[in-house]
Amino acid sequence: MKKVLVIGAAGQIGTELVQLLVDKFGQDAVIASDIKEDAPSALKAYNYMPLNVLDGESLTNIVKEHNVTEVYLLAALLSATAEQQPKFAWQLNMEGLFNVLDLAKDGLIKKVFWPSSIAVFGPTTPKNNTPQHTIMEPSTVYGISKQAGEQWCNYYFEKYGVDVRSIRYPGLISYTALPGGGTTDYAVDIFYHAKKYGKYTSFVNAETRLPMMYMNDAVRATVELMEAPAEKIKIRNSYNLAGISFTPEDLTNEIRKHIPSFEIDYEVDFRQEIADTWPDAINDERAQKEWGWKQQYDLKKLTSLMLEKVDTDAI
Ligand code: AKB
Repeated sequence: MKKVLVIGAAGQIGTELVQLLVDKFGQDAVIASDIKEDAPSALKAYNYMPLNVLDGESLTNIVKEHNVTEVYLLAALLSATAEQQPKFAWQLNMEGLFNVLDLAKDGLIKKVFWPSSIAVFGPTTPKNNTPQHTIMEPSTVYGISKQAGEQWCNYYFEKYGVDVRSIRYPGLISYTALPGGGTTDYAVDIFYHAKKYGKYTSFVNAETRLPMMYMNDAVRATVELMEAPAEKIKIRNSYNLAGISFTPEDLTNEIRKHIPSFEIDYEVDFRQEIADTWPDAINDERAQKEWGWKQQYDLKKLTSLMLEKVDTDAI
């Protein structure tokens, strides 16, 4: 019987992924876990267990006790926070991954999902239509951990037959849980500020083009990848997903179609430097060809949904 454990479930991706997994496989098939002792409000309706992914013993106990078959490992420090705490970011992002990969290697779980990111790319990567296989010289701690993690995933697949699958997420845009510590967070914050105050100060400049994706597409991609027959998954480090590429200026113009008086100004900080090393637009032909990936949300659709749904009391 399928039993899914989502680690780091209280975060931006986890809250929506858990919901989708429960809708698809039923309440009893999903355990949400996070470092917080009590379930956050978005996860109250689901099976919840506190878990620190660095505590390998507790992780093994949960897996054995509940006959877990698949793990989605989402616990990580993102790009901006990782620059502030490099050693801890490396520890969390890498040891957490090893703890889970080793469970699969030992035959305790059957399948692993591990998220990578556009942060694996760096200043020497071709910026436009970035191919699946290309130069990857990341210049952030987060990017280095994701690049190394990708190689470990591939290694565990090649050497030990571990069924591990991964996506290089673009910046993710959603309204259920606020993102924390990323460089692409501006593209979420802007909606809360536009709706509540009619203005926003962006920490990246008007021309910063980055690949982004609406969360519904991201979690659907995740589950579609995990449910695809193993023989279709030809890439075991991580798949490019293109999403939608836009700048703060493009987003402002789209928001103004709903809030004509919306104002934006710019006070760039260290996150500009990170954003400048990432691609403008990504090529995801392989995901389309190999497991049938198809995006549904464009900038117009995500903007009107975000403006309708964001809860301005959350900021
Ligand atoms: C970040 O900005 O750090 C993340 C990412 C692109 O992985 N959203």
